[in-house]
Amino acid sequence: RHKFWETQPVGQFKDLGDTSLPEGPIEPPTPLSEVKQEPYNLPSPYEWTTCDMDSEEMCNEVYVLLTNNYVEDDENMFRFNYSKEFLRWALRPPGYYRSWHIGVRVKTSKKLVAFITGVPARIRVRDAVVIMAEINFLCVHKKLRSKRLAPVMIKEVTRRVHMENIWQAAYTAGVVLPTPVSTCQYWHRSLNPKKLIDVGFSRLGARMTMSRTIKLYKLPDKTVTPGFRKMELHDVPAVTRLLRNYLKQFMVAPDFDENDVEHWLLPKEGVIDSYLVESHETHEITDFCSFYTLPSSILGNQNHSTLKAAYSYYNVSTKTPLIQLMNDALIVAKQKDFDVFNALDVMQNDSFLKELKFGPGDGKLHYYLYNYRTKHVLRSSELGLVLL
Ligand code: NHW
Ligand code: EN5
Repeated sequence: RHKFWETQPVGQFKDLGDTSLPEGPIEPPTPLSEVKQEPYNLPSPYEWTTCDMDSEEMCNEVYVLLTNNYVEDDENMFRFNYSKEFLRWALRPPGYYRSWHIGVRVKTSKKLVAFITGVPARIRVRDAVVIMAEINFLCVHKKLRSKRLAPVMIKEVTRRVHMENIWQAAYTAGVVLPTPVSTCQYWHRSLNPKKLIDVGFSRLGARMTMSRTIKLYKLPDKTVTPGFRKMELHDVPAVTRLLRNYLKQFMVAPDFDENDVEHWLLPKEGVIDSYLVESHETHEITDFCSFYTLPSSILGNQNHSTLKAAYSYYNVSTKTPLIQLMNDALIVAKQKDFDVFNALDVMQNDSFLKELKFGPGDGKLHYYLYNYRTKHVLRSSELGLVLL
């Protein structure tokens, strides 16, 4: 069934439910001197390249590859269109390794035809903080699919992660692989229902007219929570405390320090938006919400080429009810001209999705750990981790 994944240190389907297996690393680290020093062999037309995301030219090549060949929905109507600024942000967090931004080129033409990345992260699994690689942006050009290039790329990124003495990884995918630590549902909240229906992202409900639908999804013009404002640099220490305290309750969550919060959560135009609630009396930061910008290309529509989507990222409520906080997030997303607000049913998101008129999508997202076994499959509400 899974000729490649069967050979890897990941939970195997046959072991699901075997409670005698311990939680933790599946294989011990090997001495660094035993890590293979040379890159894996690619089929002879291709060569490895390290992609320097500081270089405008390389960043553009990556952007073009992903724009034309990255993830699509099951009916091939939409394709993720990560912006260059987003890719730079996603791939250069604190402590990143340039060697983990791996491309494959055609030797003769130097055309970039495949890509895979890792970034370092501290991820807590139950009580253990584990240094991991977060693997993302695995992409093989459409014309080179099913040639078993992906396993070679995965082995090569694994080797380069091992070279940094890191032995675990976290990743998500829309496909089922051996074996998910958890499975989440995507939910969607229409902000611009007319456009969503016009492009086939959503459908007019039974016994619904366009004007009733538009009315159903109307939002106030301005946010309602007093003290709701954009996050600023001086908020980093308070937001870090708030978020660290909140993420404690989840079985799998990032272990963010102030540097991480500054990188991952400080607003960056067109990439990441973060808002918080500051108490008027105490100036305490009591609540926080954030979303990232990930448009999708609309494939083959006469009238529209891009769907502007916001994705729920990390949210924390201690004083403001989460429903009200997220309604304010929807209001700012609408002000910023997003067409849809997407969220997974992770953390406490279940408590606002239905009330705020999100509907379940046709996509699922599976979470995976490499070389780390968990005793059980987790409920999505036990996940405190969002990957981009
Ligand atoms: S998920 C998004 C992945 N990208 C896309 O879906 C873009 C569109 N598709 C493609 O570009 C986010 C190709 O279809 C890809 C596969 C490249 C996906 N993850 O080359 P072959 C991520 O980036 C297995 C893992 O012939 P292909 C996360 C498949 O099961 N494995 O296929 C990435 C089969 O193995 P099997 C995947 O269609 C996490 C083998 O690849 C996969 O031409 C990576 C077939 O290869 C996926 N999404 O190319 C793992 N899709 O055993 C990181 C397919 O079943 C692990 N496969 O025979 C950790 C590494 C670091 C460890 C550090 C200690
Ligand atoms: C790694 N970081 O399938 C990510 N998206 O539901 C890689 N569906 O947008 C893994 N098919 O349901 C990504 N509209 C896995 C996801 C790949 C992309 C994907 C799904 C998620 C999606 C939309 C469009 C479907 C188009 C036809 C969808 C329904 C929305 C509707 C709005 C009104 C209320 C009910 C729901």
